[in-house]
Amino acid sequence: MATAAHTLSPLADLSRAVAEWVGTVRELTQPRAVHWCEGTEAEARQLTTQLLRSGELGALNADQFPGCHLYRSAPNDVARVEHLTYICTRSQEDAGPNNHWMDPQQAHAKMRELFRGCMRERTLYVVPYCMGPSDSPLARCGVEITDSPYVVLNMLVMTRAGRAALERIARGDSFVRGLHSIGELDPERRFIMHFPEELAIESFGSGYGGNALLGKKCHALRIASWQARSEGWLAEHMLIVGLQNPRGETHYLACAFPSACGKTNLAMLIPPGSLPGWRVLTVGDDIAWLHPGEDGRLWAINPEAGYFGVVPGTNPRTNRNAYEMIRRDTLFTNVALTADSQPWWEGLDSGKPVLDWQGRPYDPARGPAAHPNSRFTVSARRNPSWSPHSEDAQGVPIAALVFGGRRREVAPLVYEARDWRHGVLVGASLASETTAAAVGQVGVTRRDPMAMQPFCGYNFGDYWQHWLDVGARLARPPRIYHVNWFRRDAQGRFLWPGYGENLRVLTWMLERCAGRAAAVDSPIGWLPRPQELDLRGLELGSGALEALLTIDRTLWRKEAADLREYLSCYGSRLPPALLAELTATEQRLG
Ligand code: OXD
Ligand code: MN
Repeated sequence: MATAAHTLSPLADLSRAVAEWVGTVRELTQPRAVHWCEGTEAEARQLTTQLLRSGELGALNADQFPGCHLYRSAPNDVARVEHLTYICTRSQEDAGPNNHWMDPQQAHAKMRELFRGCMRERTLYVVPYCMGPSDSPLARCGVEITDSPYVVLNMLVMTRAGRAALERIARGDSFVRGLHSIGELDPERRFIMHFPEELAIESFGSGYGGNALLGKKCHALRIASWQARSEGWLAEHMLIVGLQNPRGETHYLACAFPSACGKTNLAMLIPPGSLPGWRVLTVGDDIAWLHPGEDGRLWAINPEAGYFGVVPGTNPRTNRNAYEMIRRDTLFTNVALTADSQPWWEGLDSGKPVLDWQGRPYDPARGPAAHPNSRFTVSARRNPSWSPHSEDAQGVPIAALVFGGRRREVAPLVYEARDWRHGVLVGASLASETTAAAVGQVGVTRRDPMAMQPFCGYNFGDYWQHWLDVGARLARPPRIYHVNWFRRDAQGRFLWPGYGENLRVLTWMLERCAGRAAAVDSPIGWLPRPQELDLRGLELGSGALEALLTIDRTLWRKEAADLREYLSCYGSRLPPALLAELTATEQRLG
């Protein structure tokens, strides 16, 4: 019997625009062969076998971790490189003070020299992909050309990749052109360039995560945020989660947190036993595309199809869903290994590492066994709490937006913005301690508006104005909250247990949305009355709740002054309405 593949036309014949571009890149990069990705399981298996044979992938214990593999990246290529990431717009002002900028012609010229002949002896892979459900009008397409089969394997999991995406492009969809080569993995010859005006990305010299899986940060956030502004929607660094209450009603939240601050955990949270009847349904764990709907609400799709999550800390107590999810059909990057080839990472209660993430005999003196930014790549459908509404073409309606940072002090456990306009200020004021997700110092507090500092593809001043404009079009806008799971006491201990217990804060938000919970007015927004947080079955340290819900006006006055200074960098692009909100907050602080 003929297989479907025999009766289908070659991928190279589907779209003239894609084929011409591939032809140009082929001439420049001189690959030994060209492989167009169909996106089938057989293709993924064949690539995996090839990488196992070449030693680029390692097999893991097939009894304990069936279908799982280990990839070790170059030790100098373990995180996103924000200092080498550029937005190349004709006008530098359009990129804004929040981005590194290079003139597009200069950037193209620089990259052309890097790409020239770089794929000799390598295969050039063409990966057509769709970000979002393939039949969704809200989805957008791209094509990544890469010489890294590891990147291809990741893209096959993280996006809807292959023939259907190319067919959509052939029907006339515009597409983002993403050109990637690992080059020589030389940090001195590493650049991640974005050309939003051309819907193009050029990435050279890294094979890691957001630098190389171009559908993710480069397309779905930096380029998409630009597209979204011109088309009237928002591309955000947000998880999307559905909360089903004991009456069976589901409400969706979209929550923005900086990298490695627990978005994946929150998206697949396990309700504590003392809150019976609640269910959590995951739509996305990292990126949300938010569209004003005809009904005046905001609707969200997750453009991704998989998770590229941080591994360390994952265990049955912190995130049982993730722990179960990554026990099969998962690609691990930069974890440690036990004697019987099981993946191992810090935070696991069992097992013992014998090889560290670089494959060296484990020696605690050299630091953690697994790299702090080690990752799992896994299909979203493997998540026990995966929501079938992830496939809804129109997305899911958002009841509340949540911004959160990692702050030892200042920010209370939760507060609610007064309205959308104030909520935009609350999002713009986000600050957080840095993590291992990007190269650089860990643990220093930096401004990270809307958790988009590394990802907004244009001037933040214009971006906040766009947020205000989108809000003005919403007859039923979501409420906006700020949370901080990471407050500490004077001894440095966390005041709030986090993880599944965070549901208690989210249910308060839903009660507010339903008009059922009262709140206390404060200079920075509405705070819960302590008795209205459902704390049944939770033991907090003495004085913890009070500390978590108290505003220290002296600290907040300083916070507001810092924010004013930060916002002033945006000069004439800063929306006056945002400044007016800040002035009003300062006046309330007295
Ligand atoms: C990520 C990140 O990988 O934000 O999601 O760094
Ligand atoms: Mn992220």
